[in-house]
Amino acid sequence: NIQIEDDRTGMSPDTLKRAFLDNLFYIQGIAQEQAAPYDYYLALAYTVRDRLLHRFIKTVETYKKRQEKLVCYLSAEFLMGRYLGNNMVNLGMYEEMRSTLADLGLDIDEILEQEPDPGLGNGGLGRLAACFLDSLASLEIPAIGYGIRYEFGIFYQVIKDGWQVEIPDNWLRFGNPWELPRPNESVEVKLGGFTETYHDDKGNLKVHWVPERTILAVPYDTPVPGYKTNTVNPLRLWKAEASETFNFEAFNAGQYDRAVAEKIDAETISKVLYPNDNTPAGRELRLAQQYFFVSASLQDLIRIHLRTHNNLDDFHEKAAIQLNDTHPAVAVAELMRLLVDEHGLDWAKAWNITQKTLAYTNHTLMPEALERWSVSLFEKLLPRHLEIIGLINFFFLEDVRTWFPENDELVGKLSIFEELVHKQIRMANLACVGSHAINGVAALHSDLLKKDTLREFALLWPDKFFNKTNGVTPRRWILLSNPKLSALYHEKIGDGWLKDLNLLRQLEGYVEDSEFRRRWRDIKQDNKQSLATYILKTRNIEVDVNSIFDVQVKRIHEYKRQHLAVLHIITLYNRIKQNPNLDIVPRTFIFGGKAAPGYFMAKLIIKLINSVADVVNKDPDVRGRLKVVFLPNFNVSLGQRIYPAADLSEQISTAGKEASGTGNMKFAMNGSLTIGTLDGANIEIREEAGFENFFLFGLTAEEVYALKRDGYDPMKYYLLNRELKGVIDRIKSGYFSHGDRDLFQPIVDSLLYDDQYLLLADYQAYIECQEQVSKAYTDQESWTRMSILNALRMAKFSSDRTIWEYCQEIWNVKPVRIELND
Ligand code: DL6
Repeated sequence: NIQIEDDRTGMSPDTLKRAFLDNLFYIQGIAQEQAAPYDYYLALAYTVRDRLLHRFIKTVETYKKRQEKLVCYLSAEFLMGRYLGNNMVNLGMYEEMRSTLADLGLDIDEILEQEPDPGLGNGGLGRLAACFLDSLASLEIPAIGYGIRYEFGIFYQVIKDGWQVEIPDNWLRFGNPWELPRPNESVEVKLGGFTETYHDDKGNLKVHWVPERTILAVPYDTPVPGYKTNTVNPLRLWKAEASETFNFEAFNAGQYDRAVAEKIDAETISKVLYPNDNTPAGRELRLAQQYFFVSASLQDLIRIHLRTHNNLDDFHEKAAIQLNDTHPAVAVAELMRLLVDEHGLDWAKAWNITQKTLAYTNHTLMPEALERWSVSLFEKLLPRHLEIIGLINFFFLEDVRTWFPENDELVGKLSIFEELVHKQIRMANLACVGSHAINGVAALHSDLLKKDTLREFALLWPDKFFNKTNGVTPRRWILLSNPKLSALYHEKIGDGWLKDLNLLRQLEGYVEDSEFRRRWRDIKQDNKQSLATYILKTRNIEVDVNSIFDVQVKRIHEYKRQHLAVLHIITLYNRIKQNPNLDIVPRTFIFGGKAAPGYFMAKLIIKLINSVADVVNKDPDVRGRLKVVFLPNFNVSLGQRIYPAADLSEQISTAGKEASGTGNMKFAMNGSLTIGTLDGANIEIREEAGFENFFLFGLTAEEVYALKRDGYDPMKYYLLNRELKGVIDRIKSGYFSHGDRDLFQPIVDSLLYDDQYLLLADYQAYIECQEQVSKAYTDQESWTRMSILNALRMAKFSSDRTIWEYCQEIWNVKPVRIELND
């Protein structure tokens, strides 16, 4: 009995082959003989997309029918990474497709490399949002991600003469097969103007916002499939367009510039991502971006709700809205505006709904990174919201004054407004007041939020505070990145671990199996070899695959202390220069990461790394025992190459500064050992891996605080530690800058006279800890045991665990199974 599969949904090898060739011919319009790799990419992408779409449509239909509570993840950034490989993995068709393509003489890896890596995020915060979407769909949670469809994502980084140069990332240039434009679901977003009052037909005083301009928000949906579920949730990104594409009056009057000016102006809003990580942008356009996507998303949600409900009274029972940092915090005021001004609810009812719907995640402890907007800017751009925030603050502080009479200091700290010369709105305070739940992203971070950054709110509302330690998706960060390791797991326990990472613990017994350890080492060695090949090809540097691959990849920031790793490299270099025959364990230091274009010190640190690399890599005394490599344009796909190849993961931020970190989790899942401080999620990684399987050094957050309080003098460390002095003097002397003593002076000065991030205080402990690392590496059997245990014990850091906790404790939502044949 012959079964004929639908070409767009069938999964058998024959159908997949036919569908692929069909798409190549009819969508790309090209014969196989003429096709370029990018044509193959698109043909494959459409083949996969077809298989997503019926699941997607079924998912949306089921949500509509069942009307269960929906999670809405509001985020200015979604750093999704390439879609094609991940979508095939989640649909369970990766291996079939690989062999189907091989039959056609095509290499799947080459095709996957054709896809642009959509960089719609800066780093950890945006990537976390992407891992969360993967877990939401994998756990069958009704959810929608809302954000901005930036035309230009994070810049493309090239290195010229050791310096970072930024190139615009025109990721949409060749089209994007994954997105579905929905122009008929566009909404209008207002900006500027003024407000006026009027009486409604019942005689109530109402406010009317007369905007200066109106922009059209056009949604583009990207289907996000769960791993081996039928759930495919939407990621809805908004593009800004002019409500009128063309001003005909102006055109007819011959004013051609004015005829298109409005269009250009409107489109600017979703033009480009601000390339700042952990620093607020403080620009008018940025506030316009934030309001733009928040307003469009909330209007969309209300519209969805009203399709099946008569009113908004139980909106909070049908939607849980998560604010990813303060970037969408204007949602507090916008939801109030929509409920009160546009839908006629009274203030108290609207406030109850708002607070019950919204929840806020804080992602930073750096005080300077907390967003504040000037009141005058708000007045100009969002006059009605300024009034609403004023009222929210008035009612809130009235309560505070009754709970804590005559405590002006407390009132001053809790107030949403900061009364400086230029009055400002504290977005974190607005988010706290308007949310029913507030959380940090690792245990230490959540603790420090309560003790310090949001102390007064924690005193006021202890029950509102939660910790939700971050996690990452094992589908992208193990299965897709490290196919060889995944095959080993598969052979031993099947594929259940991809849904329940705890299952890997069953493999712990193999730690004492020498054959298993040999295979583990072989996999790491293969991964190191692939990275070495990539380094040779892209940087023309030959590296020794038997050396320790010592890796630090993340945004460049002084608090993350890439320059502490540089001090270590120079220490080893100086030792070799003193004694060229020194017995030293070979190391390859690999760095990657972008600096914010306006962050001078971060850019100088990149230059320092490259300058040290130039000297060290070429010095004959070193004899190749040390190599330093800076890999340009670190992004999601480069991460997928790097994490599986690392021996040592550098997580060396000043304690109390890194909220969580998520790269630390990806390294450990791939069997790297960590050298790290007691900061962010490192603390929990060490607890899970076992203290004996983690290289710990440095001051604790409390010690950092005490040292600063008691007067920290970095110069003392410099003068008392000869080796440290030798390292700093080497930089000062111009040795790494062709004799130019000025080039790195800002770094030297900041270390000697300021050293906010306590590099000099932690230097000795770091160097000694690195000596332990080198020693441990010489015992390969014991190193492998530690590596295995790290990888097998990382279940806590699956984003499935994180998302499940949010579902249970913050969102109060449950899974909805999607049946395809209903
Ligand atoms: O929570 C995700 C990620 C953390 O892992 C990092 O530790 C933290 O630095 C990062 N925070 C930000 C904050 N701000 N901005 N923009 O990116 O969040």
